[in-house]
Amino acid sequence: ADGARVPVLVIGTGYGGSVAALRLAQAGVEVHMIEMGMAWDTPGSDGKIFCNTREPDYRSYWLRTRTKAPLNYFLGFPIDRDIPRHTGILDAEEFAGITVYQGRGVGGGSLVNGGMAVTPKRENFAAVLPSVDADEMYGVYYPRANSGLGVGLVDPAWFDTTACYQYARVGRKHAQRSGFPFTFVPDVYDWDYMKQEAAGTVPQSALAGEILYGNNQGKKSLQKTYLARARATGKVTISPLHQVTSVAPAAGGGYTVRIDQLATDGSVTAAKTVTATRVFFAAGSVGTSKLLVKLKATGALPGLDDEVGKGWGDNGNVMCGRANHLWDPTGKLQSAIPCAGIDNWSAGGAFAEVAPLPTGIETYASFYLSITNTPHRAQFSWNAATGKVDLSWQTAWKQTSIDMAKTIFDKINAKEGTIYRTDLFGVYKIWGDHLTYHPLGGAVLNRATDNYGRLAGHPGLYVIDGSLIPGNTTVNPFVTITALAERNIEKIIATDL
Ligand code: FAE
Repeated sequence: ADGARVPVLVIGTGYGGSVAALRLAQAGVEVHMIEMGMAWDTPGSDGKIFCNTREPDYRSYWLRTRTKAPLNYFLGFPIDRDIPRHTGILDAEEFAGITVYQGRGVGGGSLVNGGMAVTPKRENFAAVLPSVDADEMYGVYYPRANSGLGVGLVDPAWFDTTACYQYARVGRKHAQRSGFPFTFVPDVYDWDYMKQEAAGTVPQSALAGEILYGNNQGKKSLQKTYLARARATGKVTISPLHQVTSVAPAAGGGYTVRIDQLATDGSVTAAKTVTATRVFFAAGSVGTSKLLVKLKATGALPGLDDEVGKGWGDNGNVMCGRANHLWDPTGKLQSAIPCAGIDNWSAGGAFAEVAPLPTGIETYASFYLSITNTPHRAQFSWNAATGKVDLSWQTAWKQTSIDMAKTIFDKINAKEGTIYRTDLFGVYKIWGDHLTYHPLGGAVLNRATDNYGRLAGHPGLYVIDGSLIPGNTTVNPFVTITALAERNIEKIIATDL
């Protein structure tokens, strides 16, 4: 409530924020979480909380009047459609050189993502988080994160026969025929539920294109894992449709946090002020970086380090499709939850997911999201003229990622006698190089913060989300974000409270 004084305020309800809330509450601390997106706990008139990728409606996008689908063309035709402006679930946030997709709502990115829960190979960890002890991470915090998130693996025998993973089996066959290491990718989806979907005994969800705009059944989002446990402590309250706009030192100690309450059309209905002894920035790589860069530049938090805003990367995301021969159909029924990957990281700098194209029709296409070892890093900066935070990313930087992805797909195309699809991202455009799903960095660990996320110059302020990670995790990022948050909050509870 307006004017309240609280011990801990957490900005954002994604992975970092949910870990912080659970562990602080278990340590006996009252936690208030502020989330700009909706609660996503109430069904719409169709009886469903979330819409699917085939019929995006008012629930799909954050304050847009037209969808901005990541895969925006099909057979060369644009597929975006008009929608009412609403505080929907997926934000396609546009910077000059890149569109950054993010989840909005209680659960953050866990609401919209594919649930792929990948722990980096240990030999790659030193490059991901150079100041963090790998023994501790692989001995304690990665296992803790995997268990807290409910990570599991597809049953390989079922994978081999089910219609909904024909596309992934085609992906495996082509990878193996070209000599690439194929791996199953773990996921937080309830695999038993998916088997029942395929058997027709429960409502379809992964098999009904429910990804990107939420999942109504089998996906274990943070709402079902960390946040459910946090709520069960009785010590955590969450305020959805509340957006933090400022944090500044308060006269009597602690921090004054300014918060706008939003209506579902995005308008501000109330402005509130809360005083908090400690504040955890968990607004995601973009959300946290934007707040910190603005607060430093405008003098609200003058003590922040010059490293704030630096070290931002896109995890090397790039997408492409391949056109298969008629004897390699990928199936009209495709599970929206990917479970297969091609690992060419050490040889070519690319880890590619065999991704679904859940259109409901046979496309003869194989579709891939690659994570690549791009060296490019961008910086957030305050633009006083526009009153906004800019990002220095350049679209042309994606060429490095394309070259790395080509180490896999040029070889597969040569072996199979196939070509790239040119109709998925425009007219005669092969590469989806305009976007990322995996923003990382902007408040890098041991640079903008100390080695546990404490912000320099302002005791009681912490960063605990993807902005701590310097731009790349070699695989999908949320397990690493969760494990790092587990590591940092344990130290903070032991030494600061
Ligand atoms: P995040 O989950 O983004 O949470 C931040 C929260 O803060 C959000 O709920 C925001 O609405 C909220 N917020 C921001 N600013 C404010 C403010 N000023 N006031 C109040 N609240 C605010 O952060 N990763 C994987 O590992 N596997 C996948 O399969 C995968 N698939 C993805 C698919 C899509 C379409 C997308 C968009 C992402 C995907 N990701 C995937 C990335 C993953 O979801 C992302 O790395 C994490 O969600 C980031 O976690 P954070 O805790 O940093």
